[in-house]
Amino acid sequence: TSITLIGVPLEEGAGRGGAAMGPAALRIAGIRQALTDLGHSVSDHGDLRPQPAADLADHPGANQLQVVAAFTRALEAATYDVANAAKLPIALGGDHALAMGSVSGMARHAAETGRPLFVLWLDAHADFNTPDTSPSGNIHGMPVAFFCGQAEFSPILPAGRPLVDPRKVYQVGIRSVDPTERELVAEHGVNVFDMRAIDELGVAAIMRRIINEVEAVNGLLHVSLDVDFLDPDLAPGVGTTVPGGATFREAHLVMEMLSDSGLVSSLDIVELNPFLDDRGKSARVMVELTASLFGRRIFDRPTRAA
Ligand code: DIR
Ligand code: MN
Ligand code: MN
Ligand code: MN
Repeated sequence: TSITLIGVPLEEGAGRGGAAMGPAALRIAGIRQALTDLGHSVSDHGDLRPQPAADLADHPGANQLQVVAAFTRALEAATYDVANAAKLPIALGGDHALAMGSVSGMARHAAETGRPLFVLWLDAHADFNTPDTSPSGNIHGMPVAFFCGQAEFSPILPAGRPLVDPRKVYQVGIRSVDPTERELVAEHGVNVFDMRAIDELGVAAIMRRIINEVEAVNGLLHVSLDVDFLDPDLAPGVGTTVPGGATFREAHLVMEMLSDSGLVSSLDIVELNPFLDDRGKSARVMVELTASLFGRRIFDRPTRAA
């Protein structure tokens, strides 16, 4: 696979600083070499450095809108261009607001190719707030609502842009949802596999179901991996830790099953905050998981019967 890394040093979507150092930490942890060692051809686009979107007014419910909007526009365009060039974009975050750009870029690409876009959201949080429902005003809690068309902050992207159908969004690992956000998620038919579902069903059954649904309609699958999907013991380098997260083994199994499926079209690695990390531990785990997603395995598995 031809892969393009896109550095997205965005932290203004989060409530605390540090995530802008995420791309540097992921590079130091060896993300490019890990992918190259698996036989992929990897190029690095460098970091996006957009000027704040001065055409947009401040919004009372959406902190730092001009900065987040500028990154959204820049990453939407970069992701679309990379995917159109038949390469697989990996956004190195940066906070989760960047998914407004990466997913929108993939939605534009998918609309042109005529394939439906699915999103796998691996996160402790649903990120379905809007400026009206968010208790914090932090835009990293809003990207899913944005690319599903439910949170139109202001004219960030052109009107009529391709949106994602919330019923094609799968959220796995969820364990912290705000009260009004909960209603929105249910109302829009987002597929939620919360921590209880993981405990009751196991990640393998959940992933099998998701993969089958994407495969059945020849969909593209965008994976958005928030560091806080993982248990904080495993990955402390994130601003919004929530206890009871995915284990090392669960997370690797998710990645290995995705790798076997061959369906993944694009990836975000988000919310890594090196300022809060423990000697690069979380950065290294994220690189390990990325390697599993792109083919690292213990032994080959026999091909699954159809
Ligand atoms: C919270 C936190 N739901 C908010 N969200 C986070 O501010 O909207 N998402 N941390 O990753
Ligand atoms: Mn998130
Ligand atoms: Mn989160
Ligand atoms: Mn978030």
